[in-house]
Amino acid sequence: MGIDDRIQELEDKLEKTPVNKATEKERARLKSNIADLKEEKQQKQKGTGDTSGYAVEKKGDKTVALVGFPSVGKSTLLNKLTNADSETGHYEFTTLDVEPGMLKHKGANIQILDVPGLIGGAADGRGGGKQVLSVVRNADLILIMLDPEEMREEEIKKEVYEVGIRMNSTPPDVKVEKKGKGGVKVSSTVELDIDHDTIEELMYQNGFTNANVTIREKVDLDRFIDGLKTNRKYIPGITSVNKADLLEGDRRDEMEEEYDILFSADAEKNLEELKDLIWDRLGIIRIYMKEKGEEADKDDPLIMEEGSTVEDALEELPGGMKERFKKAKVTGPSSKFPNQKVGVDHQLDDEDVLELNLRHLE
Ligand SMILES: Nc1nc2c(ncn2[C@@H]2O[C@H](COP(=O)(O)OP(=O)(O)OP(=O)(O)O)[C@@H](O)[C@H]2O)c(=O)[nH]1
Ligand SMILES: [Mg+2]
Repeated sequence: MGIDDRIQELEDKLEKTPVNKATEKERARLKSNIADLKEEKQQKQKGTGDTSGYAVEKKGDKTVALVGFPSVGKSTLLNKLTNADSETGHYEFTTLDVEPGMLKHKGANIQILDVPGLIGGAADGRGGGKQVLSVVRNADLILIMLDPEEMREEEIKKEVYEVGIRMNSTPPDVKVEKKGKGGVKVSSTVELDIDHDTIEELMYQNGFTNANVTIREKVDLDRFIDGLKTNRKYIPGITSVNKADLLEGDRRDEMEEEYDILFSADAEKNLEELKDLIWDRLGIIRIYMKEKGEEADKDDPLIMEEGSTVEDALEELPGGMKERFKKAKVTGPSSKFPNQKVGVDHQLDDEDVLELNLRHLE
């Protein structure tokens, strides 16, 4: 029996198993086996050579992957947002390769990847989908695009989930510490719905025969298994609806309520709002560098992660700044007053002006 059949068999079994306390261990076992088989399959596909992992070079400050079924308008959007010239068409699968483009927005260079239309079972490696999804796994943000005439929302989200991407969720608070002996010890700081027995069983199944596991979150079976796996990706995502020009009345209102954003790539409606939303969800900040006695450079900010400190900025900047650092002055949202003197631990905010006082090298 091939891997696909084995997965199918277990999934059928899982579906037939009622959800209650008495079946918890059995369900845990099935879920864990399914996860293992899927992993095994991905590994095998990687080895065959026809699914070369990453198809395009990552460039710019951050990378956004456009994900959607054929003809939702990905190429049209890429062309409107960036310098790219990707072929568009009213037939499906116009785009066969991953097409990159660069969006410059609020000082950041945001690489946008138009990935070929997914088809059912892309996560299983059909239609080049596997390669597409490995590009998606490496993105900093996923922009899911839906077509109002054929939403297929659950389907596309399932594809993304199947390759180990957990959109808009944080890693589960599950810590595993391997030991030389002593079996499995479970401790939790919250009251769990899953039995300790089941947790122990899952630990053994995942190869942790001697280990302490600490759980600080009310996890369910799926999330606990995620916590034991190392290949899960936790990536922010936007769920959008393109072709909003086709929508009106109540349906439009409902969709506006339900989805992150509605826009029209072709009619260029709401694209500025989309750029702002992409920016916000990337969680980046702009730092304007300033030389003593000069104006701050607002055209080419240093792009950093939210929560970054002066020390992080020193590391980001070229030229061994850290060794030469004497002090810094900050003016902006993070400073109490203009030109506040701060140390390396100072946390920066979006649009801070940062002036560094550096030691001269001999
Ligand atoms: N009405 C309407 N049509 C649009 C809009 N954006 C794109 N389209 C049309 O949708 C069709 C498909 O657009 P593409 O950009 O080629 O779609 P794609 O997602 O790149 O498709 P594949 O490359 O096949 O995966 C084209 O005929 C576009 O003109 C829009 O905002 N409104
Ligand atoms: Mg296309």
